[in-house]
Amino acid sequence: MALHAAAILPSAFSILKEGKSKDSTFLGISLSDHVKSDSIYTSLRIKRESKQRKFIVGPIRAQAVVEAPEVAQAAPAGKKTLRQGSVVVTGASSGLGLATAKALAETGKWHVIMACRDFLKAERAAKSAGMAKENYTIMHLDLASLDSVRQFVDNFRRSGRPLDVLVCNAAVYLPTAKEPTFTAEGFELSVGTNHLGHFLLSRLLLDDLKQSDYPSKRLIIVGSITGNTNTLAGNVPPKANLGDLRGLAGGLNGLNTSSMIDGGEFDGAKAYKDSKVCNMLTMQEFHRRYHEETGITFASLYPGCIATTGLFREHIPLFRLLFPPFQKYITKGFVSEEESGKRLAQVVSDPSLTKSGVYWSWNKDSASFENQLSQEASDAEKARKVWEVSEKLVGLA
Ligand code: NDP
Ligand code: PMR
Repeated sequence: MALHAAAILPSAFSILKEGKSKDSTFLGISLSDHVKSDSIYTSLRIKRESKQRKFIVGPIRAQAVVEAPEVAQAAPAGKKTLRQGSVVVTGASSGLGLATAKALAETGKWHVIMACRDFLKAERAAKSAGMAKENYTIMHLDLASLDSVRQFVDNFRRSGRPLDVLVCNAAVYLPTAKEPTFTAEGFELSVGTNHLGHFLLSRLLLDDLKQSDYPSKRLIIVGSITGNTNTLAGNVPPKANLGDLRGLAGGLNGLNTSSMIDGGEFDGAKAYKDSKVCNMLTMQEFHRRYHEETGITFASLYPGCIATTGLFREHIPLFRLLFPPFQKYITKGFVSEEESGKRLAQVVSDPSLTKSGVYWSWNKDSASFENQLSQEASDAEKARKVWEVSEKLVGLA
């Protein structure tokens, strides 16, 4: 089985590169049809369920669930106990984000704000993960719209909750797309969502983090091995490369400028890897600019290869079939969603992981260690330029 997977996977990869197949049918059922019918089912089911709940599922864009914030509790002896931490996790409706939300919520020490683009999906996911109602709140956030990001920040502030940790986790990966697609503001979708949406969100929420009185305040941006060309995985083509940022500076709109950061021809897999380089550079730039002044811990991580998540939903069916056994038995880089959630939860709350500016990884025994980033992903000058160009694009400069 292992050899079989090894033999087929590279060819699946080359089919993808050469044919750039967009076919996402499996056993004759179109994936998009399946998703549509699934979401109609979900929507009907949740609508029924929501009638029994106190809040109203209104227009999704304006969704905000406001509950009374937790306060520091006084222990009987008069000593103050640590209040529940308040953590925002973007993209908590599936995969790593959901597993992290679950891991944090079940400790009882954290209230998780699940910042998701699909409210109903998130509600269903939280329920099926068995998360207790009092330990989470779902708030709408579509990172592919800067208006939505600003709206989310307003809604969050109105909820009255403190912000102790922000986890920028959500992402899209479009490896089979032949043509670029765009965010509401016209940025190529992968970089627009994974980097620019999170860039605006984290810049706006920095003030809220600063105000937190929690003992350890953190801003975590999920990175990946595939953006690091100092690894085998990072050398699988197409490789990440931001070049001189000419496409980013032009706004990634694919009209008068390239949709790719380096100004090259559109390639969905490369756009994703480039976006991860931006995530890792942004974390380090935050660290350089704000760690000393604010005491906030800025961190990134590679959680392991979680080959079963929705990240690969746009990939060809053969890839989705072979990728998990390939990672399990050949690269041995596979990690379950549950294990990856525990890893990210550690970066959120473990008292021993307070060092700032670090890119965390885990070894075979699942012990965390400080990993080395590639040359490009640790280039301070590039980080500064990405920061400056990005702040113009999102309207902060
Ligand atoms: P999933 O697809 O399972 O989760 C991605 C999440 O992002 C989903 O909740 C999705 O929402 C959300 N999302 C996508 N677009 C938007 C948007 N416009 N606004 C708000 N939320 C959005 O993938 P993973 O769990 O695998 O990915 C999570 C993180 O882990 C990503 O940053 C990825 O780069 C990183 N990572 C993953 C690895 C892996 O092997 N899977 C390896 C290394 C890093 P919805 O549910 O509505 O689609
Ligand atoms: Mg990779 C130690 C080897 C290793 C690891 C840890 C990963 C992780 N991959 C490794 C090796 C290889 N991969 C090799 C040798 C090949 C050629 C057969 C290979 C191929 C491959 C493809 C086609 N790998 C992939 C893809 C994807 O489409 C995934 C991707 O790049 O998404 C951006 C992917 C990944 N490999 C990983 C991880 C973690 C991913 C996906 C997720 C990510 O970075 O977010």
